[in-house]
Amino acid sequence: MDTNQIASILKSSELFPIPQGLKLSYGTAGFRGDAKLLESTVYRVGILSALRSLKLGSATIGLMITASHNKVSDNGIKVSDPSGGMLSQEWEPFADQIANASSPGELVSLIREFMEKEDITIGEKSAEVLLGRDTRPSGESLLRAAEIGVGSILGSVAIDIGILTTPQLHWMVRAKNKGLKATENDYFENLSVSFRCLIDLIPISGNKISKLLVDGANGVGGEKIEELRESLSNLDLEIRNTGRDGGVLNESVGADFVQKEKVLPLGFGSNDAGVRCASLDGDADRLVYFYVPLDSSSGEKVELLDGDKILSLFALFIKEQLNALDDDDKEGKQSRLGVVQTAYANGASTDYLRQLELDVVFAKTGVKHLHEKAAEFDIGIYFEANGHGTILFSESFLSWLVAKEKDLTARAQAGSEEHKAVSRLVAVSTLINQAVGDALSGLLLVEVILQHMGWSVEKWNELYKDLPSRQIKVEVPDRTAVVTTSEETEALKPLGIQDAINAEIKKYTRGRAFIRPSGTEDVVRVYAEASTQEAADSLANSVVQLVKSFLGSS
Ligand code: G16
Repeated sequence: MDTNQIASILKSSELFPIPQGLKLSYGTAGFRGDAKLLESTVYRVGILSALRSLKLGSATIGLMITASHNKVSDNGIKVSDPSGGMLSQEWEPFADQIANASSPGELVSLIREFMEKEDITIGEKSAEVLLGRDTRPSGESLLRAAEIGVGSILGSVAIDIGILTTPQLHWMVRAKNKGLKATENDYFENLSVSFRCLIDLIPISGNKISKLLVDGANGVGGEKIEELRESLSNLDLEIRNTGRDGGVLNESVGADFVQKEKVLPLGFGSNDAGVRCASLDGDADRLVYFYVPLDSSSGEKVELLDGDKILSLFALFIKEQLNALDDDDKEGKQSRLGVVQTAYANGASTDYLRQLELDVVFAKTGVKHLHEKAAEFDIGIYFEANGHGTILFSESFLSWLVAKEKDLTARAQAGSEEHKAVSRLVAVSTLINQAVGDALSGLLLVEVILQHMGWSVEKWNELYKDLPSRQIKVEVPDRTAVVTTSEETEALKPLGIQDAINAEIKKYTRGRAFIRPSGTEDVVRVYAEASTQEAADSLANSVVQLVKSFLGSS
């Protein structure tokens, strides 16, 4: 690193002194915390992203300023690698080190050391970083900090692409690195073209689908889905909680709230009974569905269709298409469809997926972990119960599908069931975001599958009956005192807590419970399920008491 470069980092880092006592770690999806404390962190991640681009031959990297489902006063930063996936986990320790460097001098030495280790040189090529943000008021100044961070690596270019959803940014990064058209308009065009293609392939025409009510979490998703609606004539959408009517981001609205609390978001009531509803989270990378049953005596009762149910619907549809492929075709028959869940997956969903004879594997919480496992299949579907997920198609399987489609057309088989199934799979691969979970593309796929099946939301909900469950957040003095096994189903620390949890679980029919430290909020999460809601609540509450007695409460 030459003297000009050192001077550039020293000068710019003076603008962003690290707040006293700040100690951050990279977490489930990047750094998160009180927005007022994050300028130095975001500036430093700007530097990291420029270095990442240089390391990968000037490939475009993405930085998203968002704290997703967290409260509006929080903010954070997510990094997209050139593939559109999350930042390689190998770089997380470096992110931790520079985020916590106590002085400009320490920052420079950490960067110098890392560049030597990674063989990164500055000056030969230029780095490129796309910067996006959600609608949080703190987003603009944090984006400027990121811009200065990127610019402090000489010859690097930061491009501000404004307010957009996290999945839009990941999609654009992926498209740009593949040499494809990568603007926001291209994103919308891609969604509407593939959606229409799937609608045209619906077997029973005239299946008019009823209105869908969307809860935009008072965030960026509501705004963007309004833009998308303009190009979708086959969808009757009403959007609430767009953020324009004074509602607060994620406050008693949004996918995280609906999924965790299992109650209606603000702006929805018993008048909406029987109507299919969907909820997005703050940066529109999560999606859940819900409805108030028509026969419900109280307007409070909500039937939730979470990430597990979306996963099951997708798996069923994809399996149906794969089954329609020619029996003589070995490659087609051997294609592997697999699904990935986490410890939060409802036990009934896992039983259902296994009954479909699917390969079900488990990963640690965090899409970065699920994505990796899903990429091992020809078609890998991953979903967290909280509604974060997507469907990945391997490059080789996709090429095979495209060639197959051409071959069938050439053999005048264009209208055959097999041809339609192949075309549906190809259209799904372009509709559903291949980079990361995306509430907008997920919603379009759910809608088209329901039309394809001729199903109401109630019929979809009947695929299986969820085991009653409860999730609770516990504030403790130090959440890092909880250490779990790799799949997060058992706590290794504090010593003795798992035995105590096991003793509680034993008291309940179909009881299951676990604890883990959140990677996005300063809490320990408790999950419990059992054969009745009362039992699940009671098990969750006893585990909460155990957490408090082992860790203390704050
Ligand atoms: C992020 C991650 C998700 C994860 C969620 C909760 O979601 O992308 O994969 O499930 O945090 O993580 P934790 O339980 O560790 O707090 P989002 O939508 O907030 O970015």
